[in-house]
Amino acid sequence: MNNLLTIALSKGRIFKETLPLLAQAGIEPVDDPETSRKLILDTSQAGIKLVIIRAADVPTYVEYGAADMGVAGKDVLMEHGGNGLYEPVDLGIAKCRLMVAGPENPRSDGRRLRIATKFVRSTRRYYANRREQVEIIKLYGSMELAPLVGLSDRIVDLVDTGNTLKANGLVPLEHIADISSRLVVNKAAMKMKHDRVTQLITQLRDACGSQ
Ligand code: PRT
Ligand code: MG
Repeated sequence: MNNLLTIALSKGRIFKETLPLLAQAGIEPVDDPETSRKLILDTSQAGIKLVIIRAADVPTYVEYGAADMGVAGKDVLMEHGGNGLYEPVDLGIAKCRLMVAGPENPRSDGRRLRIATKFVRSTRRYYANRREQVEIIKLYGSMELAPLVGLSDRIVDLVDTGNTLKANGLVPLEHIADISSRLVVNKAAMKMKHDRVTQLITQLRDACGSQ
């Protein structure tokens, strides 16, 4: 429906940190996604709905126009590649760092390092730029476990406080990228719904600037 704007968000930290920004733009969800089982949430504005999906799926929904806009971590966008998307605002929320981590005393027998990660694309690019030959092992979560059980020498994961690494006897070793969440917009929606989309971009830019 062309007079409707849909915004894709993931539950958890992105939803929580986007909420105050949306509120400043006059958009408040009618249901709480943490307690409701609904995947499409009405908001205080009749023409705006929120769709609640997995964080890694946000760029895909927006790329295909199933959502007009969305909020996604830069980590997720770097893995997705950013096709079909504009990325007009760094919202400055859900900040963390993409890092290489591992045991404090790593083995050094000259063998090719094994790196466990769910960020395969970013990891491949990072080591390729350094001209280092590594073996990348794709995981879907709990990367911190991999070095503890001998699956990998190192991991590439997001780090915020560092507590998760510490609790598992790992240390941050190399910084790959600073991460924050971005507003992403479907390219066709930017044209077809130009006025409403640009108004919301401006409102969200103002909102995160004033946080
Ligand atoms: O959890 P789920 O499998 O549904 O998906 P997801 O992990 O992709 O989503 P979610 O909601 O956990 O994360 C959404 C986005 O938040 C990510 O894409 C990042 O851009 C951003 N973000 C910010 C983080 C963190 N901080 C973060 N600390 N995402 C994950 N973490 C994890 C990290 O992977 C590690 O396990 O928290 C742990 C480290 O935290 P510290 O504080 O112990 O260092
Ligand atoms: Mg998570």
